[in-house]
Amino acid sequence: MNSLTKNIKRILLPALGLFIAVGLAGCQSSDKSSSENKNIADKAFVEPGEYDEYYGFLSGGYSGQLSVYGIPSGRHLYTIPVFSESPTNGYGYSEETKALLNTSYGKVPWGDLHHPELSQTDGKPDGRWVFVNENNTPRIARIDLKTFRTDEIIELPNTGGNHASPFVTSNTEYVFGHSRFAIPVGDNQDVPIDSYSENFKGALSFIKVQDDGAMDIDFQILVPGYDYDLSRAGKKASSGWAFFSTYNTEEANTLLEINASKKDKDYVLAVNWKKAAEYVKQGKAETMNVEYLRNYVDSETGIAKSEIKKSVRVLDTKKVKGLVYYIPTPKSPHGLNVSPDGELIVASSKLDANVPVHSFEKMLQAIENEEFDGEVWGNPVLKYESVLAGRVENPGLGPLHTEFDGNGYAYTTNFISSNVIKWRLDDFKVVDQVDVFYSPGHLMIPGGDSGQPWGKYMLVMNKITKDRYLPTGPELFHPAQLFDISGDKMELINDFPTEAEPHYAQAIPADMVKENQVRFFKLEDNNHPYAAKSESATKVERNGNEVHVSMTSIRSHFAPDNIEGVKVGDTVYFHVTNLEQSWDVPHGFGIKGATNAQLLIMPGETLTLTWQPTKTGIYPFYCTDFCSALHQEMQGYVRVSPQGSDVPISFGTGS
Ligand code: RUQ
Ligand code: CUA
Repeated sequence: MNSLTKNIKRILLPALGLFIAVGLAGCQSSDKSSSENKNIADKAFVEPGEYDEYYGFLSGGYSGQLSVYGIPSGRHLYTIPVFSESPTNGYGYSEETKALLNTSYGKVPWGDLHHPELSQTDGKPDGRWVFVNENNTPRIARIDLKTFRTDEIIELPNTGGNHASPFVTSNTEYVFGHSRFAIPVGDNQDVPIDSYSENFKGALSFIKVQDDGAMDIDFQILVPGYDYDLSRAGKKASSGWAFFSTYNTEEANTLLEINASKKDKDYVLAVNWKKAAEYVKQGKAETMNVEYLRNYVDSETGIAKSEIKKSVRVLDTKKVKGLVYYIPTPKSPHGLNVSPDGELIVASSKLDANVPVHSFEKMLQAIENEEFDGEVWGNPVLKYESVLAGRVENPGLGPLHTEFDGNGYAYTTNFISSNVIKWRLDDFKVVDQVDVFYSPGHLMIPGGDSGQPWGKYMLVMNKITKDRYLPTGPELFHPAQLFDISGDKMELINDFPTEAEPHYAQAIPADMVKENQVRFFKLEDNNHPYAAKSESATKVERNGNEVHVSMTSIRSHFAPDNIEGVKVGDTVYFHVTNLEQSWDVPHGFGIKGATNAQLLIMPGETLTLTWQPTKTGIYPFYCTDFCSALHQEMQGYVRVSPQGSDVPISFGTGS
């Protein structure tokens, strides 16, 4: 071998090795022929002008919002603001929406949204609402799928970290949530942190959902101060029950990384909620003083209101028996999922080598035969072997979440080994495995946590992005990867970045939602107290320091568009009614120097911007949404005079 060949080998071989390694780890489709690639692309391709098959609702995680994507195309259709103010449409800034972000601690402008959950009828998603949870300042919101708007947000008292939330029972009788961070409950709040095991408790909230969607807490169940991580309601055979994964059954209050990983087994908590609801009816609950807010949009006026609630009914499992059972489960389980028939309870044990699967039927037998292995707060711990249906052996490292396809298979993400396994519900055997990029959290199959999955697609939401897309500096959107699961093998067909961090997602066939869409609000139904339903009804009125402007917008002018008589020190309310009565003609409203954002008003709607001018001058305002060929002409002026000036109120448009 001459030295030139040697040199070439020395340079090329490692490079080739690297190339192969990158090819395997970073770019899955590089070994596919171009016709195969085209085939794959076709599966996710939705032609211009065509609609997607599914609406996908992806949690925005730390954005506090909910993103809507078309599946399979991965088109970003919309973002629904829920727990955070929105710079897209002014949610949380307008007077009509501000109250939705109120809590008993004041207005919280930015939340942490983890799990979307579609309302269900007979155990199937029904397309009425999506519920979502706020983890940080514990709340549950209800979004109406006729408008894709947040209609109601309820705070959960006695709760720290509302993570095992929000999950619904088979007919949306209840939506429920559980505390991840135990805290003292009721009045007894000022205690030493190291009195944890004595004073800290877990509170499980059952929120009754009325036919019109209105929510209120029916009762809470007090349990030990573990961390309750995830949950699902039972269904079919197991409807009437709910199941929760727990970790930190060690009840550590510091350095949980070590102190909450000591025990070999934690628990799955099985809760008989039907019985709990009966007990509450029978008056077995105590009333506890708490404070929480319920915020809702008044359907008459469209204005959000807050009401303060001062008490909650509580069932303390130290005193009330027969409601909860503890199923030993290795080791710090995270995801908790119930099979479509309601029989199998899968706990993804992130620190164990296997995924344990419990049987609901065996659980009932164990309860009946009193196959117990100790107790917690006087409630039975069931024998592990008595309830275990089997294990998924060698699933991969760091199993987190499981979802079902309705065809006899389950799919589990592995965070550490960065893959998804497909396994048989019959015998718990792994039948397929696919790499994802990188480190998956939740996965989602449309209807995949319900009694009726539509098992065609699977979306895997990953925690780490690195080199998947063009880099955008230090902060990267999280990747989602879509698989076709209609065949034996899971096949990657699409890959797209998502806004902020999608924890969980849910999806529903588009036909179940798209026909119900509100396209505009009818002016005749607008009962906003400051609505001007025609230009002749517009006015500017002074009431002490307050100036109320009832204004209209229509292509392509505001009425009024010239206003005088406003003074420094005034608080001006611009109530802008969009007079348009057709789909997709919003108008915007922005005024120079307003420290409370802008407005974006849908046809037929009235929204209010508060403005406190601090300096004398002439203030232009204009429409911020390109609404017509003369959109640029859609502008006006407000004159602001010094405090104490005698310029009278006057207003008009044209002459
Ligand atoms: S989870 S950390 Cu749903 Cu895996 Cu929130
Ligand atoms: Cu109205 Cu632009």
